[in-house]
Amino acid sequence: MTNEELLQIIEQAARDKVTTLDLSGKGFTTLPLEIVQLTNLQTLNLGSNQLSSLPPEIVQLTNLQTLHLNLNQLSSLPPEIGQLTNLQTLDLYNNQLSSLPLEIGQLTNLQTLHLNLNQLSSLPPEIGQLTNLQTLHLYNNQLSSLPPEIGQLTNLQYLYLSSNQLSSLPPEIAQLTNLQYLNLDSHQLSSLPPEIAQLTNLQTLHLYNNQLSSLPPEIGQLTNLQYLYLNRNQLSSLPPEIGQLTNLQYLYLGSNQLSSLPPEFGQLTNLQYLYLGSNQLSSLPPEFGQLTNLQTLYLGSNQLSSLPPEIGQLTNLQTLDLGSNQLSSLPPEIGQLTNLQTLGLKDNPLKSPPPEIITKGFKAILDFCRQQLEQETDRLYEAKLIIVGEGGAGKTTLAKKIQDNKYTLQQDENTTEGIDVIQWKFLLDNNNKEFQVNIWDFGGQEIYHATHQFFLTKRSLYALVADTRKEDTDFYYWLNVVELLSGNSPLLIIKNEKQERKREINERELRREFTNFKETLTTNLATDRGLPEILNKIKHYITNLPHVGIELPKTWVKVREALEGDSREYISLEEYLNICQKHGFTKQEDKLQLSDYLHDLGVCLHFQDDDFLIKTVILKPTWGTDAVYKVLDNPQVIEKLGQFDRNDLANIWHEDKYADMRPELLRLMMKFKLSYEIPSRPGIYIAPQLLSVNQPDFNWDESNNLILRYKYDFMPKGILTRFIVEMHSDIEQQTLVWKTGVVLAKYGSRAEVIEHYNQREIQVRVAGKRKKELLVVINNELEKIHNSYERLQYQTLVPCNCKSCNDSQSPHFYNRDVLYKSLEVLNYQIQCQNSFRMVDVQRLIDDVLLTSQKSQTPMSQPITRDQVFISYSHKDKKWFNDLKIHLEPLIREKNLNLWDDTQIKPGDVWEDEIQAALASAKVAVLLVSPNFLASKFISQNELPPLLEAAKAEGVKILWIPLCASNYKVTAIEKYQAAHPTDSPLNTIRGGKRDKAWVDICEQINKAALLR
Ligand SMILES: Nc1nc2c(ncn2[C@@H]2O[C@H](COP(=O)(O)OP(=O)(O)O)[C@@H](O)[C@H]2O)c(=O)[nH]1
Ligand SMILES: [Mg+2]
Repeated sequence: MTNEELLQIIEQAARDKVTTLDLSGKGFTTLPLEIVQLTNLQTLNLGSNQLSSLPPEIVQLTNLQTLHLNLNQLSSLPPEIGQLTNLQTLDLYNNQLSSLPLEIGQLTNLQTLHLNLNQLSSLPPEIGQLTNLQTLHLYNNQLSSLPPEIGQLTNLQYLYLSSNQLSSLPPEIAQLTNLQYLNLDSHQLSSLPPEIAQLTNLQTLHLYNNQLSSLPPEIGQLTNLQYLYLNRNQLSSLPPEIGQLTNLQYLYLGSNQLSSLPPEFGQLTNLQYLYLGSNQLSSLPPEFGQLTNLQTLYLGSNQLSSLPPEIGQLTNLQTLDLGSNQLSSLPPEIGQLTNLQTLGLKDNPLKSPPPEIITKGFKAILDFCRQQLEQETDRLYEAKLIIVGEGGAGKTTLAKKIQDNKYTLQQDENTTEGIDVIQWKFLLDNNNKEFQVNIWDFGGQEIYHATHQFFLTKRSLYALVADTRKEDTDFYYWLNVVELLSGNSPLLIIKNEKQERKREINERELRREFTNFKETLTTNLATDRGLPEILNKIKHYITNLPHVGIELPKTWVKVREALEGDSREYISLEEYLNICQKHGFTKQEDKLQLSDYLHDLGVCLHFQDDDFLIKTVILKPTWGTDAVYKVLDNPQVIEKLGQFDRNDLANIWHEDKYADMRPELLRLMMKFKLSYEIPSRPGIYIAPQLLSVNQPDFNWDESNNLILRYKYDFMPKGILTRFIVEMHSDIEQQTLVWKTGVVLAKYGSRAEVIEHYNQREIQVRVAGKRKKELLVVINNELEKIHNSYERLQYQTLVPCNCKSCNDSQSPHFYNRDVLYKSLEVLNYQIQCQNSFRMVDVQRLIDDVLLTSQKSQTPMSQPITRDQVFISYSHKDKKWFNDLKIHLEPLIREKNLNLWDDTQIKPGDVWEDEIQAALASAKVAVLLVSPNFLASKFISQNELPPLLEAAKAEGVKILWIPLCASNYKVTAIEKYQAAHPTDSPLNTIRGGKRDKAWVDICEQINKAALLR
């Protein structure tokens, strides 16, 4: 705006005798003196200009009541300012003021004074004369002390002092008896004066980020406090008097050194939100249970080894974080917290509830705890010993000798078919309980290997038997497959030194490679040498398995014992439910939770996710597996290269125990991914493991192929056969399939997928028009199979697309993860090791992969922005809740991916979580209010990355004016408001407000769905 235009405005205002003039944001550097004509002015806004000084003449505007000078370059004020004695509001925030004139003390009618975001290093004592001040903003200055005269501001209600350098408070502060709000965040306070007790009207006290090592007992007198922020201090204990703060609703005590809480803490019965994360708490007082209004409780990163049962009384809890503690069990009373919505348990050495329950989520945990509470608890002493090793090594002999030490060698021991399970019981040392071991004796046949995934269970003891007379070719295969599938269950190597033939095993190396390997033991099963030692070791390791002897609801133990004693192979679901009922269960969901648990333990088979199989509970898993193996071992099926039909099955499963259950058993084979039905020939099935090893003849067009390779550190058997079963409907003509490969036809394109077991590789090449889409389908399917192994290590190799590699069938390959890493460090080109040309990294990835495998490599994936990030001040929680209610249908129906800080998983480092969420925000919704604008956390941590991403990456910013605020002076002004700024939400009511929310949500939805 030119000077001339400015003068015109002033003249016009003079003619109009205006009382209010807004000259904010006009860009002038000096104030035209003509302004003094406006003697009627009561309100003058000069904010957001370039004023470096204020002409003294301004004092002629003697009627001024409100003067805004914020966001200018003022480095001092003229002493004459003291003559503006009618001023009620003086706004000087965000200038360069390093001191104030003494005359400021004459502004005795001032009610509101903004001095925040300046360079003030001290205040003149005269400030004490402003006895009508109600609100004083001083945050973000350089104040290292306050004058004692501050105590004279007896009408002060709000005092904002955060981010200065106070190391102590003057005792006179105690005279501010009308203070309701006091913010002393981020100072260097090492103690509070006891006089603070006199601020009895305080409702909010901020002391975040100071050096407080203790609180004065007098703090207990601040009985009107509702919000108390004490996080990031050095508090090692709290005075008992804290219990007197009975109106406290929000209490932040995170990141201190508290090692215990006084029993009086229990008197804070109005607390709703309590943050105690990152302290040294080793226990909670039982009185904690009195905090019955608590909704949110953070106890993460402490030393808690147990919780008081009284925690069950906190029935209003919605969020409970217990992450990173030393809890080995949860009190059953947790089951009473029926309003819980999040429960953080990460990083605890929990044994009870058992991990099989924990992984099912907090509902299952609560159910389990509730049952413990209703039923009392009992313990199960039962575990699996799984014996593996090559055929003929002595597994069956060992199993039988363990069971009965008088067992003698059989010259013609039948080769085990499938799996045999035998039982061995012994008495536990120091109590009279009997321990039951189920010994699983595996047949070593290669054909069974593809089924290991289902039977090599976690929480078992493994014994690998090796015949020292033979070069045991499968030795490492067994070590690897047990390592891969057993969830770190302990493994013993048992060398069977037949005819006293010795063989050295490099234990140290094995130990380095296989973390679950415990010991090597030697025996000679012909002479029983070493056998007693083996029995002792087995007893030792098996009784120390983590799940052994943990407390279970009594009904669980009873039902388990009943099922154990049941000689039937399988029972119907109804029969199972009845057995549960008979032993004290009442709820259907509890009964199903138990069978699910037993399934996870490998004790029973109950597939609850299969509408058909759910109707049968298989009590003896080997009944199922034997039936399956009978098909795979059947000479006719073998001769027909894996093809069979219902007639074959009728023959194979002719025995009574199978005859009635053929449909279930067939379904089981499908469930195990061991066979599929040929789509065009209903009733004809293929078991791909038995397919011909010979690759059939077919043509392949080698030009313009997409290629992908998977290279495994250790390759378990059966990945490809599982893949064939999954993809069988796309097999070309249903004929191009063999034991180690398959040709798929889909989308008018062709793919060849071949397993090279000896090279530990699967190779994929795709030709045709829509080859990329087909490759994505294949990649996704393989990754699903890979992910079913918790610890599978492999690389995905992407071919080079440089000119010479493009035409080659042996291009250079890049590790996909290296490509992602390269992008992450902003290295966009990489060198081909064939042609030594530089190649574009993003294109290498884009050529073969869609970014749909986020879950596989979360760290190295480029970030996809797909979230709606909601930023709000916690003081506006009420508004935030309203927004969430209105958004709920969109979240549910349109899969809107919402992120707000209530989403922080308890136990996470919340600052990191927010950063991560910001990084994947697509839309940012800001709930703008004075609280929002004043929030340091938001302005320092949330807004800058969002605004930056808005600029650089097109993140959409939508903001909602909750109430009138100074948003105009902030960067938010530039962005689109999702609601008219002249009628903030708090100015409209009822139906109108609901309508506004609906409009807002529609805008959020649109922005989120935009591609
Ligand atoms: N001489 C001798 N024979 C053994 C020994 N251990 C097992 N055998 C025999 O070796 C054969 C294979 O044993 P078995 O336990 O069936 O091996 P599995 O296939 O691993 O179950 C049987 O005939 C056993 O009697 C041993 O220590 N010395
Ligand atoms: Mg055997």
